[in-house]
Amino acid sequence: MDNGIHYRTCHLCEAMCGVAIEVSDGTIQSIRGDDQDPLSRGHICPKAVALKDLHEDPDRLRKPIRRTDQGWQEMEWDDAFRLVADRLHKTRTEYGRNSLGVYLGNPNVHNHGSLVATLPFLRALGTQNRFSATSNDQLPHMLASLEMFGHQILFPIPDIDNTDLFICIGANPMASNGSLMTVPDVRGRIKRLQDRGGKLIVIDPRRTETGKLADEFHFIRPGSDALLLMAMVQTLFDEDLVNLGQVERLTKDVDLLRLAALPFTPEAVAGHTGVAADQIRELARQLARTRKAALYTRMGTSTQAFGGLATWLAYCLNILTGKLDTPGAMLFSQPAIDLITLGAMAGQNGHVGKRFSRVKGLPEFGGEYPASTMADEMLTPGEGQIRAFVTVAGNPVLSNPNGKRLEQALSGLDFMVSVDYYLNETTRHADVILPPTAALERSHYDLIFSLFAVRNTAKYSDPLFDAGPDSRHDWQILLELAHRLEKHRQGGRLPLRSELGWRAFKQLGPDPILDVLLRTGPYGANTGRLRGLAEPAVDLVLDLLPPRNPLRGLAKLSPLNRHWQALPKGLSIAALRDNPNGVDLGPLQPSLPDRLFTRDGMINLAPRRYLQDVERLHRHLVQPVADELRLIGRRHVRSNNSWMHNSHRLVKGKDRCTLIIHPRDASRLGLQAGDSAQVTADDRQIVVPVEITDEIMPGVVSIPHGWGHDRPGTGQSVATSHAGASINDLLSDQQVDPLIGTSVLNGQAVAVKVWRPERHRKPA
Ligand SMILES: Nc1nc2c(c(=O)[nH]1)N[C@H]1C(S)=C(S)[C@@H](COP(=O)(O)OP(=O)(O)OC[C@H]3O[C@@H](n4cnc5c(=O)[nH]c(N)nc54)[C@H](O)[C@@H]3O)O[C@H]1N2
Ligand SMILES: Nc1nc2c(c(=O)[nH]1)N[C@H]1C(S)=C(S)[C@@H](COP(=O)(O)OP(=O)(O)OC[C@H]3O[C@@H](n4cnc5c(=O)[nH]c(N)nc54)[C@H](O)[C@@H]3O)O[C@H]1N2
Ligand code: SF4
Ligand SMILES: [Mo]
Repeated sequence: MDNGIHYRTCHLCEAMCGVAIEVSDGTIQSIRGDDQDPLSRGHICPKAVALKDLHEDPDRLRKPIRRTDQGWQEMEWDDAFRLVADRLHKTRTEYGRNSLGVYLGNPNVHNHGSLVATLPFLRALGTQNRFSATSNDQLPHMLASLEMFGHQILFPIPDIDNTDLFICIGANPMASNGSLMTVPDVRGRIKRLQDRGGKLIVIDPRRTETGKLADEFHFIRPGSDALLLMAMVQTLFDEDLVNLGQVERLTKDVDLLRLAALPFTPEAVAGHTGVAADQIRELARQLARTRKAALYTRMGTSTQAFGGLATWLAYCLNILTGKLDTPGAMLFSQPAIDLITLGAMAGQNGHVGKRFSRVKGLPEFGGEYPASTMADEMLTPGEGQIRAFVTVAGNPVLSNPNGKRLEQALSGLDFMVSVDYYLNETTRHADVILPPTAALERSHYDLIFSLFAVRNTAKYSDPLFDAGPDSRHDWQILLELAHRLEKHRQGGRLPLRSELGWRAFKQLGPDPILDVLLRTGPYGANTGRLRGLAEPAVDLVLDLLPPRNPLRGLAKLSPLNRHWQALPKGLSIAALRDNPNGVDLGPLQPSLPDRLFTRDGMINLAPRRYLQDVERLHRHLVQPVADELRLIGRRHVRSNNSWMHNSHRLVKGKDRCTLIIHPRDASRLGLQAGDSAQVTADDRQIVVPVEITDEIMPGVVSIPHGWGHDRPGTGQSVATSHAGASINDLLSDQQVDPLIGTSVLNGQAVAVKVWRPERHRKPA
């Protein structure tokens, strides 16, 4: 890399901030926000500087390592690939394809190379035992999008820059920087909303950093959102406030929803939710009466016992009040690489319940089983038991409920390989670790988060640093393993054509694929010119296509932006290279009915799956409110899931892995500031310092996730000295939302008592 400023997108969280990285003499001198980035406009958070720390981290693995009796030993790439492919193949041959298991972690979705190579890799593994972070995260949103709009990643995005009312439930974008809502500088965006006379309402069991900015804030008892939202639906019908607006003719089964909501009056749910009946009514009225409004829910409402219903109801509320597909409300994005339409063209809209997991009978979604049942599938003998396991960019020992049990399962495997550049709580169980290049050594294009952004933009960055010959990108590792596994499966040799295909793929890598997708996408070359046809001929072809053919959508969307059409190739990698700060493709815009992917072209307001689950909600409603402490999570702006605690700059200062508890509960339990608490559930327990504050609702306690770095045999020196404890050592993997198998990460019952170190310490 030459000296100078390099522009790229920070890949650490979903916010896609533009960064300007100044390099001289081969080292990073500074990292600033890029004022010219059309989405983030100069914003960054404190984690951006960790891009440097990660790059320079001496603990980051550079070469494959293998476990031996003498400890970890480095090995050459070719030997490592051979060993891994041989061992996976051996297990598969002996025990069948489902004896292999695979877990894909969160950083994969921030890495276009991994995304492109994952498809052939999963095909080559051939196992049905696939898992990912999805079922600890956004699975309820994917289910609702599939059931209602016909496509698993067609998420409605809040048009926060143009709305007058933003209702934020179970999300803390001030700490998380948004999720399924890529929203850099949310503080500035909220301020502008309030400056134009708009209003922010936050509903959360903790008065969070976002809650503190709110014009109106409500505590809600964990796990009760579906009741609150159902009562809002009931109010809309009861007070004749339903008005579907522009989606009226596209929406079906409104009456089924009305009937389902009947028993859930605000009075009936108030006790359970902790929100007074008149306040619930007022929430529904404000949403209905504000023309530009958006109701948004996230982690706190998805990863809980009724997360499926709550997410569906949030979508319903937006639709019932005319807040879908209109500026200032909820809109679908129109990104430069439209994976949604491309997926639909390939018949990949998503599916659910085609198979059920072996041990617990939980439904697959998009070919994956819920991660909470991973340990079951490893520990339970029988055909299809997982005996060899692959993790790619995941740390499920810390991120999956009941991490201790998962560790027990991992240590009993015949073989495990991790594609990861840290020796951490999960990868320490591997036999081989294959470390990819660092993020700044690869190119970047945000395939996924461009789909969820509050504004349409596109940006491509070349690698900042040379990776060097003795390194491999994630995509290279996955493709190499896939190729070798495929060869093994076919008896050692592939037909010439297929072999040439693999070689071409390995030679080209993911970027030429990006380029083709850009150029054929909505901002690409003019459709007519692209196909060598004159415009009228394209129109003719369109006339012949059946009305619901997904190709129509693609052709009609293209080109969205006249500016790019003027370029011979439209928006392409070359065009993006000429615009290193990224290009603005404009605000979110209405896109229905073209963007609907349901078979009948209708929005399905009351899918049967949800109506059936309403019975469970009703059973819950008629039970008394249990008098137990409920545990929820939280995020902090200086932390990112489990893997950024090795940056001294991010972990220094006061301990952040604490139990937050209300003064009333603290005094009832005899806890004082400075104490540590022993938190227990069944036979699981952790010890954490307490923080006593009335920012949390009485009856609720909060612990962040991603900590617990005190396990032996890891290789993250800074993280180990700021270990904290893992909330997932406390949470049960037996508690899931039965609708779809999402882990219950929020709202599990726990007991808390004072922990006195002297009682536990041996005399000197
Ligand atoms: N700094 C930082 N940023 C991150 C991450 C990180 O670890 N650190 N992780 C990234 C990832 S992977 C994701 S998925 C996103 C998540 O982004 P968000 O969804 O914004 O995540 P959280 O900050 O955990 O916010 C969840 C909120 O739900 C509340 N909550 C808990 N239980 C309930 C409940 O039952 N009902 C209601 N209404 N609220 C509840 C919690 O108090 C919390 O305020 O953040 C991303 N960004
Ligand atoms: N209790 C509780 N549990 C939670 C959550 C919660 O709110 N509460 N949040 C859940 C959510 S939303 C998520 S997304 C999951 C995240 O869970 P995971 O995805 O399992 O875990 P991460 O902590 O993101 O760990 C990422 C791993 O990838 C590695 N890594 C980082 N970058 C790269 C890369 O470029 N290539 C490769 N190959 N490896 C890389 C890191 O070293 C680390 O081992 O956690 C979930 N778990
Ligand atoms: S909010 Fe922070 S971590 Fe997220 S993309 Fe922006 S700079 Fe990176
Ligand atoms: Mo996540």
